[in-house]
Amino acid sequence: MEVTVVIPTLNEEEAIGEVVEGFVKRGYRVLVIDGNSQDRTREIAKEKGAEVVIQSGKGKGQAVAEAFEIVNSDVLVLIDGDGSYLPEEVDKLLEPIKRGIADHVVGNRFANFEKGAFTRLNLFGNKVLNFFFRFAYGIELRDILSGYRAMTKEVYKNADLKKPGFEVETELTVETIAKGFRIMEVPITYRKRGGRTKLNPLKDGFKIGKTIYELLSRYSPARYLYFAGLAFIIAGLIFGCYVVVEWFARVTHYLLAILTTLFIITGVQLVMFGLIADFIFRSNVEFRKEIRRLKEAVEREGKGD
Ligand SMILES: Nc1nc2c(ncn2[C@@H]2O[C@H](COP(=O)(O)OP(=O)(O)OP(=O)(O)O)[C@@H](O)[C@H]2O)c(=O)[nH]1
Ligand SMILES: [Mg+2]
Repeated sequence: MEVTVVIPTLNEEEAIGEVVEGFVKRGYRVLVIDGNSQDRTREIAKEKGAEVVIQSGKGKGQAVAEAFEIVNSDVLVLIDGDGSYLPEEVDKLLEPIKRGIADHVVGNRFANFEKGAFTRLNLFGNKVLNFFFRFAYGIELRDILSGYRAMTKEVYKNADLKKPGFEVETELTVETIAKGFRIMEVPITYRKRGGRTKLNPLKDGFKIGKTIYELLSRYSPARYLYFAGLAFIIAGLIFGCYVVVEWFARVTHYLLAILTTLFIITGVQLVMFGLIADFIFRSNVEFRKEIRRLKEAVEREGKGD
């Protein structure tokens, strides 16, 4: 199994050396995709034996998408260049893929994190976003924003990445599950980063939250519509209560009453569209899974000849 380690970097001269070294020492091919660092990141990475490419655009997401095009090995490992993850733990991520029980393995940082690895705000933000993800998608994942993951060629070549920045982990996760691949988490260690963070917790956190809802339409258009419908129905009910209470006090709100019915009808319709979308989408996913199984069976047969 050929493995390439991809490291997106932006001004990580403090830690990039040890990260690259950790993998080169173990015999892995390492590709550093750099966001035009203004420090010695590229120099150090090359010195330690990595191949270095400067990304053509901006942002971690764009860098990752570009690396996915360049790399062609059976498995791709993605890791941050800030020294917060341990290269020696890479086998934990590779094992489920080798055993054939997962297509995408994510290192769960909450299993074992050093004091100070998460700032208080980052820890809180991560928990909230993971909770929101589980609620919206109904999938039991605990650390969707982890920067240490391994995936098969099928996963990374089929991932349609459109988000430029720190939404990339969310998009990768959603792309995986939306396309019917198997994702799983394994416990890993998380350390305090070297150098300075590139993440703006509030701005990026908000973008990630928005992305989680937006991408729900890719995984389950039904759920996307249910949530939108529910929001309309709740708003309609609130208006409705107000109209009725006022009506008892002999005040009639004609316009608001019309708005109430419109909101509730719209909400109910969205939920109904959701039901239809759900049916179509489910059969689609089933078809795709079946086609993949068939393709694999045919390939196996071909090799057997
Ligand atoms: N190529 C490239 N890499 C980037 C860019 N922005 C961030 N990175 C890298 O992406 C990785 C993750 O960024 P971090 O700043 O560590 O973000 P984080 O891990 O969410 O936040 P911390 O908890 O502060 O470490 C690091 O290796 C960064 O150097 C970018 O625009 N281009
Ligand atoms: Mg980091």
